[in-house]
This record gives sequence, structure tokens and C-alpha cells, in this order.
Amino acid sequence: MPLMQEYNKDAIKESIYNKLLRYYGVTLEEATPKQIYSAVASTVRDQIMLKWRFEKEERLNSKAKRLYYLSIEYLTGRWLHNNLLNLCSTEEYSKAFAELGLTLRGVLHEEPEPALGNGGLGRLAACFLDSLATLDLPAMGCTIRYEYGLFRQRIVDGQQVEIPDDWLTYGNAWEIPTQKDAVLVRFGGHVVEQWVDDVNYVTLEDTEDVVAVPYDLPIVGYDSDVVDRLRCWSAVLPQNFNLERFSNGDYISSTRDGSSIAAQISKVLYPEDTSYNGKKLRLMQEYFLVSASLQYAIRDFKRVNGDNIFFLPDKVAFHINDTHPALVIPELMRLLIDVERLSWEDAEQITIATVAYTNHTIMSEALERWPESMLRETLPRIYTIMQELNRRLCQKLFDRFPGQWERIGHMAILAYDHAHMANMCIAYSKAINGVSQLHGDILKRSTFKDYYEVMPQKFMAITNGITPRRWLMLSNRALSSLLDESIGLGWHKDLMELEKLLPFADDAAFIEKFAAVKHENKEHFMHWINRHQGLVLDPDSMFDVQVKRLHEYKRQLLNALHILVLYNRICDDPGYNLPPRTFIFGAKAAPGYYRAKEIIHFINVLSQHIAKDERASKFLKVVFLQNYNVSTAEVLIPASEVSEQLSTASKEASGTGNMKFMMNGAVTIGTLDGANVEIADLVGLDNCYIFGMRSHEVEALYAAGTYRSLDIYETNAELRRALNMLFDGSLTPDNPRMFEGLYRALVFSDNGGMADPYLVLKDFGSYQGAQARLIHDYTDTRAWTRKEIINVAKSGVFSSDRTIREYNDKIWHLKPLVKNK
Ligand code: 26V
Repeated sequence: MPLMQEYNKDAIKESIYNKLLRYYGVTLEEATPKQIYSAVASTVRDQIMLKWRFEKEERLNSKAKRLYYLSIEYLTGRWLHNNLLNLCSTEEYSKAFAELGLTLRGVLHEEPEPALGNGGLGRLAACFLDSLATLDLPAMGCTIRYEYGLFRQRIVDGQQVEIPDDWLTYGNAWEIPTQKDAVLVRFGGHVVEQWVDDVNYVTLEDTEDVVAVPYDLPIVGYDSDVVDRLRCWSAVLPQNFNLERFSNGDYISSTRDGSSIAAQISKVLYPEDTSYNGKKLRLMQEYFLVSASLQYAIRDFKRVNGDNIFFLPDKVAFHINDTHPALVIPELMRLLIDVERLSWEDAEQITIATVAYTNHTIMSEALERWPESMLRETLPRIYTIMQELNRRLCQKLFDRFPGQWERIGHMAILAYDHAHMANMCIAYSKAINGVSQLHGDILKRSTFKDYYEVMPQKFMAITNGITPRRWLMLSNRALSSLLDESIGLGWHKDLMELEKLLPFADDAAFIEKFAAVKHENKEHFMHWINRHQGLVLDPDSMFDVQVKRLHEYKRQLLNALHILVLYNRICDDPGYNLPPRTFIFGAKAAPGYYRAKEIIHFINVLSQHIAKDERASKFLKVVFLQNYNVSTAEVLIPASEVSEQLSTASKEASGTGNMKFMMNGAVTIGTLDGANVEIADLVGLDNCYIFGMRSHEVEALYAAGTYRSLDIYETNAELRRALNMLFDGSLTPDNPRMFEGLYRALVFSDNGGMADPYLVLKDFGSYQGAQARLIHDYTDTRAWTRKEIINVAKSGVFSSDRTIREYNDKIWHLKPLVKNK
């Protein structure tokens, strides 16, 4: 690897000096931390660029099939550390930093957090790219270059305040603007049909056009020669897209757009969508992403493979990450019919063979539907194509289910004045998959039952995974070193080798070392949170963590109410004793989700209330982490001992946080939902704490309509007392009824809705029982550490490398790019 040798310690130092001088005219001593970060990142980028050529050349030589993974979110986390790790260069850079009087941590800290995602969906996409590049597979991630990512969260007076996330203020050291690949995306206008020699030509006129300009981020595979890319499309008005200035590198002034709609398209992730215009903007974002990516993909296909578009399915795979990029289907049809001049039948066949779809949630609010009128107005040609897709689909469904109008309406693409995007994805793609075994089953058995009956061969379940590079090697150095010295280095390339740890679970010396690693990580987190939030934690207390999006189905409230019950016990019984425990919550609530914000407020009030009580705070501390994000997770997860995975069974499609905790040795307390089911199978019931209703029981209970949470309120005195504290002034004397709304939603069926729809009260007793077992077990340190070790040992299957191999074997069929064949 001669190229890499150039990046030894001395070369790195020289490059940093040079860049500081050339870019900023400063010496190392004069440079600001941001300038130093930028010089370092630019050095790493040079190193990556040398590798990048291989992917470009080899893909051209071998005409390899390429995957386009389209996702409205990519929650990548910071890049510098990950790039160093994957280039296997962390050590050389650390040495160089030491000689320059810098610290790795200090330099890493200067990188802004790219929050181009909201939660699991976006983080999964980022893990997938890491694995694709690591497995040498040719792939391009496609998303939008949002100027503002998901909001930054501040907690003010216990409540969430949203602050715009201007993550691009200092530029982005990793992105490479690729103006030669800019394409035009067209909105609005009207459809013009012309018949020439019996052929119907369709064109669009009077459209509002937007230029899509790609900015590419390199995706470096771990110890691999392949560098894939994440392409982020930015929207610019045509008259403002000054190619000449752009080519000269003047990106800012070449793309100034003022307040035009084009500027809005790539302005912000998830614009508020309660208004008509907000909703329309989201639709435009989705089409923008899809149309730009597809036009580029077809152009690239022709460049590599020639003009015969019938080979498209052999050379290109489009993957739809949830329904946000569902317009891939009609857009591909449009390009094949209107531009490539294929017949409808040929276009349909190619589309189905090229496209696959992953469903990530069964929550009905997240199954996208667009008003037909909005589609017709915003994307008239796409709308006519969807009408024809729908007509042909319904015809087939009618032949299969004659007269069953309700069923056909339920399966249609256009019905009840709305477009149902998931239906289109199932009907016109080659595969649909759920993200855990249970989720896959639920899709078949319930959510898409009718489709499963018609096209069972399309349905699959591929359990999610996480990249062990970021979530173990990078974030948990201490554990990684312990693994290296005890089981060797094989796990770096094959995470199943973690199983070699199993015999160590009973080795007293190893148990001690493992416990010491956990303690070191807890101390590290303790310092971190002290610097960031000024809090003081006790590293000898149990770290019990629930971090994830705030949603009622994830039941942060179950955890909080249980803490309140523990608090009451401590207050009541002067002899009550339990191991000191720090409960850590982190969650962002969607800005318009009132109930979720109320839960955040409640947790913060609870935290303050307990902190004020001298005796209770000896045993309990509740921490609400501000602005939970990828970087925070990297510090927190290695320090965690208990992983709270409390979703109402059937609601969490998979969860991936659960896997990160497991891989870092935290023990799960959770329901048999999503991938928790698989975690429990792997570690056994002695090494996790399972409680609550099973998913089929939940479904049966909903169907029966007999659930009355009031009965539980009336019979469980401890729970009733905790619930009453939501409105009796114990927690908020100045405003006693502050959380009455929360209480009412759990106990009464207001407005025709079901009381306690997520079964918090129903599962409370069982949760309490699991907590009691857990607390009992925790006091035996050795036995507890054994459980942690077994969790790590069994986590190999949750590597996203395994997930990607499964997708590749079952759906994409990509071939690795191989050096020196
Ligand atoms: C939710 C929200 C709520 C806030 C406003 C914007 C917005 C946009 C989309 C969504 C749907 C999120 C879908 C999602 O993240 N699903 C998660 O996907 C993970 C990866 O497959 C999976 O592990 C989680 O169980 C699933 O919830």
C-alpha cells in the first residue's frame, strides 16, 4: 500500500503545517481550534482522494452493478474519527498530534455534528453505507443537503426549546461539489400529449425548474480499498446557478437564491407539515431527491454500460428507505417512457426488477399519504403515471377479488382522494422487507396482509444491524483493546468472533478487567456530562439509560412512572434500601407533538423534584440529556449498564439502539418487540429482563376493545398514587394540574379515543416485576458482569455487515470490487 505509507506521522505533520499556512496564513501556534480541525480534515481528505480513484476505475472496468440507496435521512455522525479509523490511520495521526501538542479528542470535538436525520431510519442508512464500503460493494447513498438539520434541543425550565441547526456555518470539510453531475428537476406545469405515428408522446410544459447540485461525501470502507459516496443534493434556481463561478469554487455566491421555493427545498429536514404549503414542500423535497438521483443514475448507467436501457436491472438497484423516496417508481417509469421511449409494459417490467422497498414502521401516522389534488398540481406527469399504475393494479386485483371493493380500495394506490405510497411500493417493486423477524411477520400477517396473499414471494424480513466500527471500535476504545488482548483481532473483520468471549464469562480475572472497562467508561461519561451540562454523577451508581426519539409508543412514561413509584417507596420507608441508580433519558420530541413535549417536561420536573430530596437523591438521580445525538450516544452507550427498550409490543419495528447497548455490554430490560425478541433468543432469559404483553396479545387486546386502564388504576395502589401526583400538586405546587393531561390520557378515553392506547398501565406491574429482578441481580457484581459479557459475546449477529450481506444475497446481487484481479 505505497500510497498509505505517505501518510505517516511526519507527512501528516507537514501537511497540517502547510495547510494552515496556505489556507489561513497562520502558524500552528496562531491557529484557532477550528482552523486546526480544518487542516487535519483536509489532510485526511487528501488521503481519501487517493483511494477514491480505485472505485471509479474499477467500477468502469468491471461494469459492476451499483446500488443507489435513497433516504430522506442520513444520520452519519461526525466523520473525522470514523475516517481515521476506517483508513487505519488513527495511530499515525495520534502520534502526529502528540508531537504538535494537540489531542485527538480536542481536534475531533471541533467538527460540527451533521444532524441530517431524526432517528433509527437515518442512522441505519449511515451504518449501511459503512458496511457497503467495507464489503467492497459499489453503492451510492442519496439524500438532500439540508442547510439546517434536525433542530438542536435546549431544555429551558424543564421544557424543550428548538434551535435551528446551522451546521454548515463553517462549511463542510468533507463535501466535494460535483457540478458536472447537476441535473434539472421540474415541478408543476401541464402535461401535453401528442400522437405521432400511433405513438403517444408526453411532454411537460411551463414547469418551474430547479437545479439539483450534488455534493459528495466520501464513504471509506474499513481497511478496504473501496470509497463509496453519499450524494447530497442541493437545490438552486436555474438563473442563480452560475456554472462558471461554481466551477471556480465560488459555491456560495454561485448559488444564492433569496427566498425562492428552490431555496426552500434543501433548506431544512422535515419542514413543519401542518399547513398545506408545508406538506407540499415535503412532497417537493421527496421528488427532488428522487428525480435528481434517478436522472444521474441513468446517465451513469449509460456512461458505463452503453445505451441499452434493458440492462438497467442488471446494472442498477434502487432501494427505497421507507416510503419517502417512493416516487422512484413513477419517476423511473416517466424516464423510461417519456425520455427513453419504452413501452409501458417494458418500463413496468424494468421498474419492478430494479426497485426494492424497506418498511420501517407500522405506525399509521408514518405511512405516507398525499392528497391527490396536491400531487396533480405539484407533479402532473407523475400523477398521470400513478393513475395508470393504479388502473392496471386495480384491474388485476379485481380479477383476483371480484366485487371486493373495500379490499381493493385498501390495496389501491389512489383511493379516497389520497395516494397511498406504501401500496405503490409493494405493488411495483421486486421486494419488500421488514427490519426484524417479528416486524416482517407483522407486515405479512397484519399491516399488508392483503398484499401478502397476492404476492407472498416479495415479502422478507431482514433484521437491522449497526456498524461495529462506529459503535464499538471507535466509541469504546477500552473494550476494543480488552477484546483484542483476549480474543485476538479476528472480530475486526468478522464480528461473529465475539463469541470467543463466552468462555471468559466465567474467568474471574477477565470479569474484573471487563468491570474495570465499564467503570472507566462511566467515569469518562461523568466528566463529559459535567463539561456539557454541569451535572455531577456518581460513577459507582448503576447507569440505566433510555435514549431514543420521544414517542408515546416507546413508553418513556413507563420508565418515569416507575421511578416515581421507587421515589415514593424511599419517602415512605426510612429503612428502604436499593443500589444507587442514575436514570438517564435523552430524546427529542417532534416540534408539533404536544404530548411528547409534555413527557419531556414531566421527566425534567421529576428529575428536579428528586434532586431536592436529600434522602431520595442518595439512591436516585434522574438526568435528562440535552440534545441527544450520535456524538452523545458514542460517549453514553459504552458507559451504560441497563438498556431500557420498553415499546408496546408490535410497535417498534426493530430498534437499533438496543443492539448498540448490547454490543457495549448493557443488559436489556424490554418487551418482546422488534429486535428485542432476537436479543432475548440470543442471550437467553437469564441475561436480559423481559416483561409485558406479547405482540399477538396486544393485537388481540386492541381487536377485542375490552381494555380498561381505569381498572388497573383502581387496583394498583402504588401506581395510582404516582398517577395522582400528576395533578395533585405534589410535583408542581405552583401549577398542580400541570400534567393532568398526561394522567387523563392514561386513564380516561377522552374524545372517543382509547384510554392508554400504548398500554402503559397494562404493562406496569410486569415492568415493576422485571425491575425488581434486575435490581436484585445487580447487587451481585460478578454475576451481573457475566451477563454483560454474554451480551457482548452474542452481539456479533447485529453487525450491519451481516445485514448488508443478507440484502445483497436476497435483493441487490452486487459484486465486490476487487483489487488486482
Ligand atoms: C417520524 C418522524 C417523527 C418526527 C417528525 C419527522 C418524522 C419523520 C419520520 C418518522 C418515521 C421514522 C421512521 C423510523 O425512524 N423508523 C425506525 O426505523 C428504524 C430502522 O429500521 C427501526 O429500528 C425503528 O424501530 C423504527 O422506529
